[in-house]
Amino acid sequence: MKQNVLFLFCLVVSGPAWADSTIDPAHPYAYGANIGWLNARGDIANGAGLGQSYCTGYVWSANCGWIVLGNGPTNGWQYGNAAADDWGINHDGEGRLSGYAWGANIGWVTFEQVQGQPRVNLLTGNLSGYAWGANVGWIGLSNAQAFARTTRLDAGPDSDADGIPDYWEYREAGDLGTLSDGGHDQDSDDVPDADEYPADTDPLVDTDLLQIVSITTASGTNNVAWTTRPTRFYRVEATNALPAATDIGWADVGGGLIGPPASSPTKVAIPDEGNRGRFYRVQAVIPLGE
Ligand SMILES: [Ca+2]
Ligand SMILES: [Ca+2]
Ligand SMILES: [Ca+2]
Repeated sequence: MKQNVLFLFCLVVSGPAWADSTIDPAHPYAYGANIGWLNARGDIANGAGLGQSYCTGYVWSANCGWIVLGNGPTNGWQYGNAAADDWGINHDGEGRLSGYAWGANIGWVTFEQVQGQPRVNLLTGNLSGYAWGANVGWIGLSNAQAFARTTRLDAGPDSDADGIPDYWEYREAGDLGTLSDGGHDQDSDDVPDADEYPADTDPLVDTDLLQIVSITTASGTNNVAWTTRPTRFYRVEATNALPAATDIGWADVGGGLIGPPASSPTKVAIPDEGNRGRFYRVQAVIPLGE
């Protein structure tokens, strides 16, 4: 595709207002050899919004106009990409971006995990890989000069204000009514629904929950193992005496953010300080959470 051909079709495309872009103002650019720089932050109000489960908003190309990442999936959590009113870019929660974006002037832009492998690094927010447009060729999300970066992954709306985002309720339970706050525990595993979300454990399965599964000691080392999900980071903390208040006295064992783990359970080795009583706890952390 020659660039001058694209210029002929450049029109101003206005779109609906959306939440502020999640894109780092210092790192908004992607690049396509055939279409030049693209600004993923756009005009801020309409820029790209990367989410825990799907993307919204627009990328701006000076040569091609707005490219739409989606306007929200009809099932509330993931674009089907099989209907005219339900297309966009999904995020699998592990950093992979897949689906279809649309530019009025350039047609479909495909995000797929075989060739282009467009991804967001869950720790740094840096984007990498490529998207493909039949009319514009490869669009690189990072290159030697620049990379696009998101500062957060939006949870999206929480229509019933119970602290659990819509997308997670629809994905896990199929509606907004099954899961709720106030200590409600749908699967009776002693983990409230609202705590299964940050751990990304199944709120309808009582055997799926965040828990320490073993603590063993060998050669001056304590091995702590706990259940993990590939969509979460973890922090392991220890104390020598159970404190009166739950957030006093606990200290990171030194690992900082651990993960996302490739398999579950995950185990860390912690030097034994020779104390008789040593208590551990594990906290799940939502990547690039708000
Ligand atoms: Ca909710
Ligand atoms: Ca539960
Ligand atoms: Ca559960």
